[in-house]
Amino acid sequence: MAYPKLADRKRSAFAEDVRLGLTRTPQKELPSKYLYDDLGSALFDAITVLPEYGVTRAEERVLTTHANELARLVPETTLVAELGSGSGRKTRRILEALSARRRITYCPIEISPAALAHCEQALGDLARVDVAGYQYEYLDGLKRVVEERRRDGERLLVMFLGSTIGNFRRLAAAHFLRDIRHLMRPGDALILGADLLKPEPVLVGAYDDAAGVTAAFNLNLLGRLNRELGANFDLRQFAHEARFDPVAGAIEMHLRSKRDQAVRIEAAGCTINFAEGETIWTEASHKYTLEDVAYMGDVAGFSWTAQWTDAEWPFADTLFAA
Ligand code: AVJ
Repeated sequence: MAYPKLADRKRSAFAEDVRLGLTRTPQKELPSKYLYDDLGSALFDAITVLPEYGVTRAEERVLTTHANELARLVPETTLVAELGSGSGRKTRRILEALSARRRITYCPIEISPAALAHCEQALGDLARVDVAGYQYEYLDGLKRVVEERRRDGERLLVMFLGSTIGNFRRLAAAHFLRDIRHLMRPGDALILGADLLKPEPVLVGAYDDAAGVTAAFNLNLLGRLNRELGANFDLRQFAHEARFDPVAGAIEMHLRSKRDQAVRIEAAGCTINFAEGETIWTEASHKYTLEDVAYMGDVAGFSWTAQWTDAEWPFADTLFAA
């Protein structure tokens, strides 16, 4: 039998993840990375401008205010890799500051082709910045950037912004940072964005906005299963839910079944039964204290260099040295 094409292999990995997640007991779950197809990425872009979701604007303020200082703290860095670039808006000021005196190469690593293209286009006009996008998952992409781009002795800055780290459980987050660290060399730097703990009603509002954009973002995951895996979810029979787990220190998004129902997922070769009120857990967004962030970096083998926060919406960007 011929070896399946890359697109088919990717689809079967997706189907397998879905089958494993939806047959889990007692809690059904789906990996949050699948929220970001082209429509999901567009809906997330809309989330970033919602009045209730302060995360992205807070980080934009932090990075805009401190871009020059950041650039001074990572002298001679000419290779920049960003994990999950999204539309690239927050990154612009940093690239401007870093390229003020020298040419740099910027490699956004992003799984959504549309988001990657958008980012390459949005940042392609900077005078001394060469943009080279990588449509890969984070670690695969970073590995390739290092192998293909890094010249002898060149210094690398890895950016992991927006509190995407929050999607990992705490232990997995430290392991992930350690894997990143292992692809880096002494003299390299990491800038990590982390959303900080804040009162529960503010957090719940940020993940359950009045206009229903986050609900659409969450429900789109079922739409994606319909489109790509031949599933027959009726999106109207599921409701978006955001709840805060004080033990994990995380907001969880769920999709709650409005009634008893069975759903066929053709490409995953399974039929899943849902009881009324049962949920699929689709995402966790962990929230941190400043100490949590420092500790996480430390456990992963980084040294804390500097940290900047936003006063309006508690959020921190931390610079670590490899
Ligand atoms: C892109 C993962 C940082 O967790 O805040 C926003 C995704 N989910 N609203 C987050 C998200 C619901 C976001 N991250």
